[in-house]
Amino acid sequence: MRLSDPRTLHALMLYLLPVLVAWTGWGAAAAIVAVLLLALVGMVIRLRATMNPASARPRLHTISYSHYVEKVRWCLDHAGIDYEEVPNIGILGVLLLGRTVPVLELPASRTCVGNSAEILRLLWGLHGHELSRRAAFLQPTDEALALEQHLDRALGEQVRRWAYQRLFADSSLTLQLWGVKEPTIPGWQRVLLPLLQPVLRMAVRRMLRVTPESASRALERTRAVFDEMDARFADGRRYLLGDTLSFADITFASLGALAVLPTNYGGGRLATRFPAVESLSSPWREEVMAFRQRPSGQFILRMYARERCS
Ligand SMILES: N[C@@H](CCC(=O)N[C@@H](CS)C(=O)NCC(=O)O)C(=O)O
Repeated sequence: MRLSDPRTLHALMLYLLPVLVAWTGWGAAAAIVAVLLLALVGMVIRLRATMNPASARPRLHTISYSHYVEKVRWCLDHAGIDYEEVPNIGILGVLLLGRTVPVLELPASRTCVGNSAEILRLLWGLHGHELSRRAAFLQPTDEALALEQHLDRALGEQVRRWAYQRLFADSSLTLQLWGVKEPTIPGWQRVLLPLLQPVLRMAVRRMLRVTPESASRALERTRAVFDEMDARFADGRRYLLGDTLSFADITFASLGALAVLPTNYGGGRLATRFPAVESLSSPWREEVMAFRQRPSGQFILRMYARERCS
């Protein structure tokens, strides 16, 4: 959502039109003509964008700190696929456009795919053969698919609920992790963020059902998933499914990153890092330390240290 993007400008004009009509006192006929003209402009803009995409590179629409985004970003990086990241302020997309991230846009084939699991299937379909060895970890075996599905639901949603409850206790940290200092996020969004913060927090609390009670249940459920992963590592295996890296490992490391806060989240490309564990307030600090000390927490830190290239 860049102001220089004609689609954003068009959406803005749609929002402003009723204000203009009321302000200038246009009658119904003039208002109808204005609506029809704007609809026409919208059609031309969409048609031109479809016929002449600015670039053929895949575009990953993101919010910087989303753990589902990190899962896709990591897989793209690991497979060596060239792409452009299009970052936005957290939660704005769902409120204004009704869409969640990650979304992968393929301008060359005029395709957009959302939902991290579907994006990984698409990448395997497109690159599994062509990039053969580099993309081998994306192979959708039954075991890896089942584990990914379990982690997306049982870990992804719960760890996020608990992390938001802790994060919301510190409004400047919330602003930072929502991208107020990320230079790649459009400036107009970063200016609006502090003003919108109370509304965005309320929306997150409602949409994700974040309350002190639900957050402590979410922490328990997160611990239970880490218990399951600890049990897998008990036989000395290197990765969750044996001795070979799969997308299920990247799924666990990306989603579980909200519990262990590795320093190079985002492959080290994000301007704002997770806060140092020592600087967190209690009991958040102790909770993170406890996750880090488990075999599965150690695994996530190792994955970030060894496998998370940018
Ligand atoms: N199951 C989806 C979950 C996507 C999701 O919940 N994304 C969140 C970020 S973690 C989101 O889009 N939030 C609202 C926003 O971006 O505006 C996936 O795997 O991609």
